Amino acid sequence: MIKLLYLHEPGVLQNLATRYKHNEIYTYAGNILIAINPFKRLPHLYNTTMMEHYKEATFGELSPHVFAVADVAYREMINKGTSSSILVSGESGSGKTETTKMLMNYLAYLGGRPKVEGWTVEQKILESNPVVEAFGNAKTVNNNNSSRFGKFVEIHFDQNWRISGATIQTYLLERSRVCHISKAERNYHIFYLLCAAPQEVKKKYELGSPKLFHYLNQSDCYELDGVNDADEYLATRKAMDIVGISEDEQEAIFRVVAAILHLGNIEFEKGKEEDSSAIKTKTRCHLDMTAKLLECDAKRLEDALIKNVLKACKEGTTRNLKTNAALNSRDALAKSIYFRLFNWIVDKINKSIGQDGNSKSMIGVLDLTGFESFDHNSFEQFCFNYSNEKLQGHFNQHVLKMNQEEYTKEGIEWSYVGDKQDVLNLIEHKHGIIALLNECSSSLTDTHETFCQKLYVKFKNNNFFSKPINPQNSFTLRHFAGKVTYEANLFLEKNKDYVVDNHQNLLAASSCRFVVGLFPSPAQEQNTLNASKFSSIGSSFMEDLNKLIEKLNSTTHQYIRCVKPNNCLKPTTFENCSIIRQLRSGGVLKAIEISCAEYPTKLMFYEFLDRFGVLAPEVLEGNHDDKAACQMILKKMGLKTNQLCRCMQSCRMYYAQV
Ligand code: AD9
Ligand code: MG
Repeated sequence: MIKLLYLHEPGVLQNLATRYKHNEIYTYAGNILIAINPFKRLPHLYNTTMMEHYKEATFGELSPHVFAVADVAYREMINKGTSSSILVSGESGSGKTETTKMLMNYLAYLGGRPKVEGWTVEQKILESNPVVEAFGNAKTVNNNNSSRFGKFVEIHFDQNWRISGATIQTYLLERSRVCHISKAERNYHIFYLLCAAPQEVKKKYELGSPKLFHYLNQSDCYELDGVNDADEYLATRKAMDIVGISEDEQEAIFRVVAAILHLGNIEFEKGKEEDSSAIKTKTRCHLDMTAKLLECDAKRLEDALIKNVLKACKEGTTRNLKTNAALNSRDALAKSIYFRLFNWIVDKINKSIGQDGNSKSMIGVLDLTGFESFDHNSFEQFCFNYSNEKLQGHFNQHVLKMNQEEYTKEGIEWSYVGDKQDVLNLIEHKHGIIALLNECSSSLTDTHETFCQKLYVKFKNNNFFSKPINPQNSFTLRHFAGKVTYEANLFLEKNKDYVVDNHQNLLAASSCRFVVGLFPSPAQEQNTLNASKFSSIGSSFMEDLNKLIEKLNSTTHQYIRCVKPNNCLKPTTFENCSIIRQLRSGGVLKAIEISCAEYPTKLMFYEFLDRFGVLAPEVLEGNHDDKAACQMILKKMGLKTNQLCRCMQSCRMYYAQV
């Protein structure tokens, strides 16, 4: 891209469109790889022959490719011992997860070991993908396989640069999906896979068509184009074997998944006492089945759903719940179980593919949930978009600002391109949106209305914040990727991280060791009456993201920008406006501009001497300062300073071309 004679938006777009037409989905823009989602399989791009080609090929020699990016990271690690991170970003459905898998495949190819008996660590690492995707991905309107959690996978290498293990860190699984799905969307894949399992499995768990289950039949969307859930079930079981989840553990996992489906079918009606509820007789079979699958007492389960333990009163005092509250209690239980189950699976995989203690360096691959803007956006979209904002901030910091600051420091002329990220500040400042949300979530008197009123008053003059006319109790943020209106009515509730005591006690008393293992801690302190001690999901997500950024800052980085060419998920459609918006908001155009004007290679003088001193040993032996020594080497090789490097400043030389 930076070789374009005239750099302007139409030129960039034209270049991408022409390449896309020829299935050239990758394009370099300076140090960034742009990847346009082909929306069709291109096996020839990713086969072993291709991997062989890219292995050790000089960067830029072959067509742009995600393998080339991974190859640079691997070679930097070997040459300099550095750890690096490959940051894959882009909006929902742009191809981040697929790209991440290609990167992992290629790193496994480079750092794999000869086949031994059983499964090698790299095979386990690769097979962890289908497992976490089965439990953490779902169909949304943007993407049939949308990741509903973020992940940072660290692949560790030993002193021989062979893979020694891996760690998967996940971020914020979307919990609400377990109980509520919107039109044209699905719940987590695993529920449909289990409903398509062989007959004997379904019989054991009393499962049938997904249409029979409330948690799956709210959207009238059951099947995915080109996906056979029965085959996927078998593939997931196989992947679970490979990553080291035992047969017994798998059995327990699927029992719990089935229990959640039955739990969702329990319905309530008005009870005999005032303001109480009771289980509808026709759904009692689901209560019994849930209890059986979770190996807990059915009466206790019933009580846990229709009653609430009052903390403030003496032990054991309970209050009846009205039907609506009982429904909420049921859904809260389903969400807690699923969330714990997902975390258990990730922990288990981490133990199984964990490092063998020989890690010398690592290459991390980041795949966060993409930017989302639906017709209705809630707390989950707020968090996902916040994390994208954070990643964009990191990108701006490194690709845009740092280069520019360095030029200023080195006295190189450069007109500064400022990039403010005030929306991040608005969200995470100590008096920002998350802080205000925490304040309201922990107060006994605040509601979503008061939360919104406080937001309106506090941020009325902020350029990134506005109050929309419709709907009520919502607010709009101007994100780097566009405006999003968030409906705040469930924000306070969704921000609270707690398991209802009643539920905790019920599951901790299960006869199934696996279920007890999911709920190990003693009864937690929080409940609705003791809300001041709540733990905030928003704050812990913010902490996780800050830790992630710290980690990224301790490595070198490479960026891959995934672009979604159209919203109909079709292979040939190239929607100019949407693409230019993605490139603009993602800072890609600005980065191209900078790359055109900048010096792509930078070396400290001593690094140059280390590398090229061999060309003039006599210079090294002489007593010259580093800069003079560099100049002498250039002179000896018959190169004028401006032939090789455009600039030799106080401590570095900047190459334009070599
Ligand atoms: V989200 O933020 O998790 O909703 P992603 O991860 O950005 O999103 P994903 O990688 O899941 O998107 O890609 C979406 C779909 O595009 C995939 O299911 C594939 O059908 C398709 N895709 C993406 N990249 C490629 C590719 N390199 N080759 C073929 C691709 N198909
Ligand atoms: Mg994804």
